[in-house]
Amino acid sequence: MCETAQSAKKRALSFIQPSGLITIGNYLGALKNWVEMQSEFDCIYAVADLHAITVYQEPQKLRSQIYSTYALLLAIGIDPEKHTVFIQSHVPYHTQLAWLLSCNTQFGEMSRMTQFKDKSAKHPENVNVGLFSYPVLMAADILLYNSDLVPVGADQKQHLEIARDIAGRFNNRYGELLTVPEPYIPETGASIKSLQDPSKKMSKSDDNPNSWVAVLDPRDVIIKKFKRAVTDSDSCVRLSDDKPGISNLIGIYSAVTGKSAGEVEKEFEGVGYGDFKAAVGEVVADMLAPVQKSYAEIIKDKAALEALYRQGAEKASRIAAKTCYKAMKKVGFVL
Ligand code: AQP
Repeated sequence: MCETAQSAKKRALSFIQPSGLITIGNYLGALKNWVEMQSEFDCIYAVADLHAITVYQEPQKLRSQIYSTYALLLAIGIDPEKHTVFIQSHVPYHTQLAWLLSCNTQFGEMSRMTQFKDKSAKHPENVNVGLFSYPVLMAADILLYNSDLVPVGADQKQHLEIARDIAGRFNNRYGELLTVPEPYIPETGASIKSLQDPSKKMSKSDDNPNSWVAVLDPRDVIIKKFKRAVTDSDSCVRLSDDKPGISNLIGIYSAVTGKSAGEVEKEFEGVGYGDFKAAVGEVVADMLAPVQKSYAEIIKDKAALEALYRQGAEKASRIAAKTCYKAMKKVGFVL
């Protein structure tokens, strides 16, 4: 790779949590864009294992999910040679910078984060300090790499704002160092809802496996899950606020085929829900088949996979170390 050509590009950063099996929500809403962004930006992508443990993860499951998420990134077409693709905990500067930033972040600011309120309501038995200070770690993730752009969905906007505030405050207090990141709203990117409760987003940590479709689910399971998807009593395939279940399926069909909602409605005029659901299952399974084939190849060669994530961590560390040491120096530490 030509260093100068690469460094002339803007840097984009995005992470994914290995907090379950990666779903078509993650894929259609974010990962497909990650693949496309590679041609325009210098990309930093990571498996956010440090973030995942803000909710208790069974250790053996977590290990396998970290591994499989990394392999899946390669299978969908992320290029670890041209970009930086790593596992977050392999780069200790994330937690190190997070501490410096924590001491420059107010308790009141963190208390206003809606995701903390949502997740602590969902897991009242485990309202831990990490869950509370999660946005500071996210700020460190972003600021370590002088990221210009961070692709964000609506649920992460507040956290990016905090990262911008923290960077600005640090620079004011200690002198210009951290790049204040801009949000990047990709042109495409669907918001996929749960197949069992379309008022909620599809989430990989949902306890009901029928609510999500994993990218690695076998074809028959995918079709079965779509057949079981919750719809409403009417039987017309039409986008409408009072038909959230069917609207979600239209959205998925659109995102996969590139057809507009109007085109989908026309294609399925007079077709019953059962056949429409089966058709959505088929196109999703077709879309995922090549990813699954590629994943099966990649996961077979454990040594090659390990070499790639180690190399990714080295590349990431080279950038992160510089920012972290500069920040430590600015704060007044003896190096
Ligand atoms: N349902 C969704 N529709 C569109 N985009 C989605 N994303 C997640 N769910 C949907 C996007 O996927 C990226 C990676 O997400 P993450 O793993 O970092 O965290 P998340 O948003 O919390 O994802 P989940 O699946 O809901 O995980 P859990 O259940 O652990 O909380 C992000 O860009 C996200 O917007």
